[in-house]
Amino acid sequence: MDRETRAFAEQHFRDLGGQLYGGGGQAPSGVAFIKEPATFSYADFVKAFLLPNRPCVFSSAFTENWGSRRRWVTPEGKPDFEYLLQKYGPNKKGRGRHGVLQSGGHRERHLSRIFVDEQTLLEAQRDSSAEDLGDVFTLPVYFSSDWLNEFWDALDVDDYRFVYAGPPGTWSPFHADIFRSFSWSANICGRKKWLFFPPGQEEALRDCHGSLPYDVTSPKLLDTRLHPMLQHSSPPLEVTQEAGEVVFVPSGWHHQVHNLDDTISINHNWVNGCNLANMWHFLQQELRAVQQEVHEWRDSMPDWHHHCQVIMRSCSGINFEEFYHFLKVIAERRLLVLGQGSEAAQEENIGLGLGFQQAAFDVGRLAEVLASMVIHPDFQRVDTSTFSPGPEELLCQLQDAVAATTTL
Ligand SMILES: O=C(O)CCC(=O)C(=O)O
Ligand SMILES: [Fe+2]
Repeated sequence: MDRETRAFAEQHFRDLGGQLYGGGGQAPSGVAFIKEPATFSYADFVKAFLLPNRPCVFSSAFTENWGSRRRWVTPEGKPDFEYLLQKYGPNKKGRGRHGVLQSGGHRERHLSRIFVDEQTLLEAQRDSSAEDLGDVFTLPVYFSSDWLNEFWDALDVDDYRFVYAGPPGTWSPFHADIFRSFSWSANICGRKKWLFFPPGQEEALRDCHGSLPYDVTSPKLLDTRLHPMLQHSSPPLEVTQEAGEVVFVPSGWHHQVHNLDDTISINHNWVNGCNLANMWHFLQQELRAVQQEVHEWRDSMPDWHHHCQVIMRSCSGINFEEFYHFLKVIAERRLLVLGQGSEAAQEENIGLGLGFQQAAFDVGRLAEVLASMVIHPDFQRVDTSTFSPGPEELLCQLQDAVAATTTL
């Protein structure tokens, strides 16, 4: 990130004045298509899509050199089952703890069989077989501020990187992504049809019980007794993603995705300074939902608040303590970058991610979210006595770093 883009991004969040990012504004009338890698910079992406939280599609030129596009696909553009089975099939070295074929409970099933009737989660992990997977894909720079995978990589436990595979007719039901993360999705072969709803528009699709639909294309949705708010809904933004193209899914946008061919895609979920506050907002909503669900035991259970955190963790995959840990790991890494000296020295240093200005921006976003966290009554109930550094101390460190980098 360059200095000018950082100033632009910081101004964007100042203008929001604490309002949640990504929700407001006029819904776009279409989804932009980016043709030329050579003329589209990281700064262009930040300004035109990441900050406004708008979807876009990158042309197949952006994935032209990916190994997966050469090796996973036949000359006819179909999945090369023979290659995939030999490389990632059952009993292959490299399946490791992640497994390679996974579809609900059908772990050991044959790829070509699974391909007949259902979408498969095919996990091709970098670490499990590095020599084979090293050039499966190259992370596009636009998606490289990815705290979720940076955090999981630091812990070496899991990650939010996926490979989806399915024949025509398979689809992913209507949803917004986990923790209000962004996602990116690259078609290695085949095509997908995406239906996108800007944040908030899903409300008009709720049924009379308040539930969101599973399938927005279902004729049941037209029944206005079942869906009383339907007249307020707008049609989705529709995108057909061709082979090799990459879709950027903004934070909090609901979507439904249909495979039009035999399709294999590589997908990442990611969170960074732009949607961190949305993740924090989402976690607060999740906790409130748990508290409502179990409120009748509030007065009879002495550790009710602790139990709410435990339930939240099992339902949402994360609780307040773990979210703090996530912030802490990223914060310490950014403080290290900022502490490593002048901007000029940084620029010469490769391997520092998006550099000094990005770290300065990140620290600002972290400080804002942590400041909101430390005054949250439910976070104040969490036992933080063993956290090192504690939340208040980390907040001071971040605020000092913000002050020190404001003019740089
Ligand atoms: O490709 C799919 O079926 C689902 C992809 C998706 O939901 C995403 O990338 O966020
Ligand atoms: Fe998704």
